[in-house]
Amino acid sequence: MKPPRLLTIAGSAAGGSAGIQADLKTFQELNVYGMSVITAIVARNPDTGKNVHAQTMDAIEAQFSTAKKQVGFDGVKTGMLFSIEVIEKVAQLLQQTDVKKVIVDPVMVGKLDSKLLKDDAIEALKTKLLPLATIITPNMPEASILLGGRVLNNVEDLKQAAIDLHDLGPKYVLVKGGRLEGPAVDVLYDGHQLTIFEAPRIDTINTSGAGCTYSAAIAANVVKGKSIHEAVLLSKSFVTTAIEHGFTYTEMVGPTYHAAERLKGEAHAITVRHV
Ligand code: PXL
Repeated sequence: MKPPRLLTIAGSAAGGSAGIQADLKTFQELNVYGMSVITAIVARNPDTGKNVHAQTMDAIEAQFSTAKKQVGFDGVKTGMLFSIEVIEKVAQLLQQTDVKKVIVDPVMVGKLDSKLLKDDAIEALKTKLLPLATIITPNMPEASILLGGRVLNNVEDLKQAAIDLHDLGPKYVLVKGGRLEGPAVDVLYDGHQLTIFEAPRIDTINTSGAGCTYSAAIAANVVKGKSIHEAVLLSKSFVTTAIEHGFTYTEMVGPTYHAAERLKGEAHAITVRHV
């Protein structure tokens, strides 16, 4: 059977734990055919201090039309988009394609402090791209910035953030509460009902790329035909297992283990509550 097709439009993270690399590893684990449009290359350059190498609009458009013509796609996931120009280009390409399943991870800052979205591009993200999304998956700092700098301190704040972000136009909002203390609690809002997904907190520093991986797993499960609620549930379990088996390779923050669920045969129990 042919696997469903999923295109990620994101940045290349040279270290292999996040960005395009995390997306494609996750798609493969979940038996989805992965394709990519690279919007920028993130790689540390100790000589110049410059670590984001933006791609041209021509390169972005050429990758998109190659994937579309060579294979076609059942869904699109977006990650690092970097600039107003890229956001406008991606929004235009998505509208021309009329793709129905669009998973937007509003990536802003990397764990190693790379600036993955310019400050002046936040408005374009809100007005041009979020309205096209089936689901958006902000973490707490991203949700806060999208809400004009609102302070988020607890699960009640996350619930209100999810409700308010829904007004920007996505069909579903998942606010990830990984930065709170205690269990890892995420809040999903579908325009009517709030649902809480809770996993145990894993005590580790090896979480590089966890956000990309979670969002990529949601995208993969959505193109496989799962409902959004089920996709979030399966993906939270997938990423929790990947975090649990993450690696320390160097003194820098280590990657999650994308193959963990398959190789260890473990799925994490996730508690789901409708509130
Ligand atoms: O984890 C967020 C992220 C997304 N995309 C790219 C990155 C990172 C973090 O470093 O490099 C390309």
